[in-house]
Amino acid sequence: MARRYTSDLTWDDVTPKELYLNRRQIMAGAGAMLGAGLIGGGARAQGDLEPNTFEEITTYNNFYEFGTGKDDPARNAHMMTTQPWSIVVDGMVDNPGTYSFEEIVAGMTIEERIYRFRCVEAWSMVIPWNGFELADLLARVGVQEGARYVAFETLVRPEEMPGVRVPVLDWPYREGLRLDEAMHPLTIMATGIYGEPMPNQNGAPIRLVVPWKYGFKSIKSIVRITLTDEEPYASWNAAQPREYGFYSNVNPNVNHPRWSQASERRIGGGLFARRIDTLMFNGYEDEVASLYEGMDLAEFF
Ligand SMILES: Nc1nc2c(c(=O)[nH]1)N[C@H]1C(S)=C(S)[C@@H](COP(=O)(O)O)O[C@H]1N2
Ligand SMILES: [Mo]
Repeated sequence: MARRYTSDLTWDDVTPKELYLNRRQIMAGAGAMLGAGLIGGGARAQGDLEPNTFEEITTYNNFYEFGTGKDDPARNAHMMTTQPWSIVVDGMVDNPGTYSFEEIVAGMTIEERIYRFRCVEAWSMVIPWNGFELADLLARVGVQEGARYVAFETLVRPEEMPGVRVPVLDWPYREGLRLDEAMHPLTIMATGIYGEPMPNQNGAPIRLVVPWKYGFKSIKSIVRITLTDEEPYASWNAAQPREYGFYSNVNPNVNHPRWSQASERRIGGGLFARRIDTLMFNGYEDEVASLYEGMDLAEFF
């Protein structure tokens, strides 16, 4: 299958060279992940691209089902059973059903995507995901005419998820995309990082990654995908509509009511790390701006 997207980031943006070389050896047997379609495309100037290690990506997380602290997921997510795993695909599709994780992944081209990842809380990382384009899955299940949105739901299992016993959100965690956003080649279903299966704290076994939107849109540990003609319920939007819009495209010019979104703290930069400028659409403006032509980005935030 032809690659439709080439990352503007390279391994140099992800992690220190030593760790990269080290990991290359560790993963020598891990198959064709590394070097597949990904190398090439100069790094776009973006202040400092501070590196992110596997450890940073897996110990500084937001996954409220396991607690609201940044290190709660790393401590608690091991309790989540991810095998077997199945996803209900329903709504306006030709082939609705309950698909096992293995069925979903079979036939998909797993590729590597090194993306900027920008949390609405104004921290960011650069993460090497492995996954496939959501568009490929949607093509397989057959989107029916009239469908305009895709809704997603996360697992809720109180006995394995201490955080869902606390009503910080109206569980299950839910998110949604407009169909054209879901079909965009940058939008992936991620099944791993660094060529390894997705760690539980990052949303095992499968999660959404939408790199031009604030991190909370990238819903983890997905158990349901629904095609619909109505704007789906989205947990953060429902909890605080003034603070978290349905679109939530990264935009340095539209501040959160309680803080500026003009800059961000790149995790791993150390105690005295300088903040870097936040980029329009998180640096993916050329690829996605056309999706929002004619929309007032301050109104539809
Ligand atoms: N189910 C679920 N998905 C979620 C969250 C969550 O709490 N629960 N947090 C979101 C937020 S706020 C962010 S910033 C990212 C964090 O992803 P990471 O921990 O892999 O960096 O996941 C998003 N997806
Ligand atoms: Mo976030």
